[in-house]
Amino acid sequence: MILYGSNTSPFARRLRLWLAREHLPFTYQHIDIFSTEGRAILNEHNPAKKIPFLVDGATVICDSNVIFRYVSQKFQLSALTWQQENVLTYINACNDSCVELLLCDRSGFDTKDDKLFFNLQRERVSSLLTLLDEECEKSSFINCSYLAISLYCLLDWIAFRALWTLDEHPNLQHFYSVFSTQDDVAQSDPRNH
Ligand SMILES: N[C@@H](CCC(=O)N[C@@H](CS)C(=O)NCC(=O)O)C(=O)O
Repeated sequence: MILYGSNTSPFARRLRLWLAREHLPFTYQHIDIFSTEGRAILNEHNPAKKIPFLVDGATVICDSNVIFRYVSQKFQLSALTWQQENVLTYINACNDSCVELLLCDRSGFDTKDDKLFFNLQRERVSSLLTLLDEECEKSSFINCSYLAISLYCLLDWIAFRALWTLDEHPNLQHFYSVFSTQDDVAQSDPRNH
């Protein structure tokens, strides 16, 4: 299995960490999706033009959520519960909105402007971080490695891109600082690339 992603993508990073922790056979391939070569690889494999995607022989699986389900099924790992699926959806939605804000910023927009699109993204990020903070307090993440990894990758990416602070979220801060000390995390740190 070859996982295609970029070294800064939080969606690719969660899979890199999880696949390695599960000791599953995969190689990781970084592509720069904004370069000509990277775009050609992207166009060849994923019509949705996003990373990550997984190539397993003749099978191509797009989207981190689907890759997680595909690999879980292939190696007979346990599926997420419906409640865990919901928490994953909250992490994804928060991450998606942060990516949108970054892309808008890079496109020259002032994302602090009082505009519907920016307001919706900021509202979503703010309320989801509050909710995820509560989930941390309830320790929802302890029993699910993939959720914990996904949350960490989101929080670290937010910090890396200086998009938000965790000042109002003490449980997320605690989770983040404890997770950061784990040995394998430094290898995939987007700041090193
Ligand atoms: N739902 C997708 C989201 C993936 C995603 O947003 N990837 C970003 C990089 S972090 C991307 O490829 N963006 C390219 C674009 O928006 O054109 C997943 O879970 O894999």
